[in-house]
Amino acid sequence: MSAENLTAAAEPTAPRRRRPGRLITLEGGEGAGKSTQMAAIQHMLEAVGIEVVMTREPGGTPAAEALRQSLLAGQFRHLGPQAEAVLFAAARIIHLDEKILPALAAGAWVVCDRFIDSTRVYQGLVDGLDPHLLDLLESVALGTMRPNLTLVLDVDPVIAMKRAALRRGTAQADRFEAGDIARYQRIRDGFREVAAKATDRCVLIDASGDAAAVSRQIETLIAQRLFSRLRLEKWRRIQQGTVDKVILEPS
Ligand code: T5A
Repeated sequence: MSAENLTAAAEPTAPRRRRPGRLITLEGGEGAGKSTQMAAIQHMLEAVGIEVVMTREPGGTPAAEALRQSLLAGQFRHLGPQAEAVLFAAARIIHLDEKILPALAAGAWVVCDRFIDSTRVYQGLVDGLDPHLLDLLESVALGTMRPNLTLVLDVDPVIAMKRAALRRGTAQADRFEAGDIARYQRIRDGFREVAAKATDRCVLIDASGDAAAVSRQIETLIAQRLFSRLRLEKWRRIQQGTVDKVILEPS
C-alpha cells in the first residue's frame, strides 16, 4: 500500500471494510435440478438480508458466455478434450476475474450453477483427461481459493434423463447432454467420487424428491454451515412465520 493510501485509510471518513462474501456452487448431472434449486437458494439468502449474485458456468460474463455457446455447440470438439478443458478454464478465469471475485470482495454471496467439479467429472472422469492436467488448470484459475460450500445434487439416472428431456422440450441435446443411460450413470458416479474426495466443502444432496423437499435439505445445510448465529436466528423466525423478511444489512 502506498503512503497516500495509508493516509486515506486512516481518515475517519474511510468506508468500513466489508467481510468477504461466500461462494456456494451447485453440481450434478443434467436434469438433477440445479437451476430449479438456484432460485430457491436466492430466495432464502435474500430473505435474511444477504446480497446475492447468481451466476453459472461455463458463462457468467459476456466473453465467458460466448465461449459457453461455442463449447456447448461442439464447435471445439474436433480439437480434443485437452483443448476443451483449457477453454473451460479460460471461461472460468474470465468469470472469476470479472464477476465472482469482485462480488465476493464487496461482501456479496455468489451462487454458481456448476464450477470446478463439473470439469473434474466431464473432462476428467468422462473424457479421460489426466487429473494432473486438471489440477494444473484449477490452480491457474483459482490459486488456493475454493468454494465455501458445494451442493452435489444426486439423482437416479432414469429420473435425471426424464427431467432433462422435459426441460429441453423439442430443442436438440447439446454437445454435453447427448447420451444414453450409461453416460448419465457414469456422470452420477463421477460426481459421487469427486464429492467423496472433498468432504470438507462438498455435500451430497438426495435430489430425487420433489423440488420443495430438495430445497428444504439445501436450506438446512446452508443455514447450519454458513450462517452466523444471528442470521440463523433470523432464518428460524422467517420459517416460523414470525417475521416476513429481513431488511438488507451489512454482513
Ligand atoms: N460442462 C460444464 C463441462 O463439460 N465442463 C465444465 O467445466 C462445466 C462448467 C452445461 C454443460 O456443460 C458441461 C456440463 C453440461 O452438460 P448446463 O445447461 O449448464 O450445461 O447444465 P445442465 O445440467 O444441462 O442443465 P439442466 O437444466 O439440464 O439441469 P438442471 O439445471 O440440473 O435441471 P433443472 O433445474 O433445469 O430441471 C430440469 C427439469 O426438471 C424439473 C424442472 O422443472 C425442469 O423441467 N425438476 C424437477 N422435477 C421434479 N422434481 C424435482 N426435484 C425437480 N427439479 C427440477
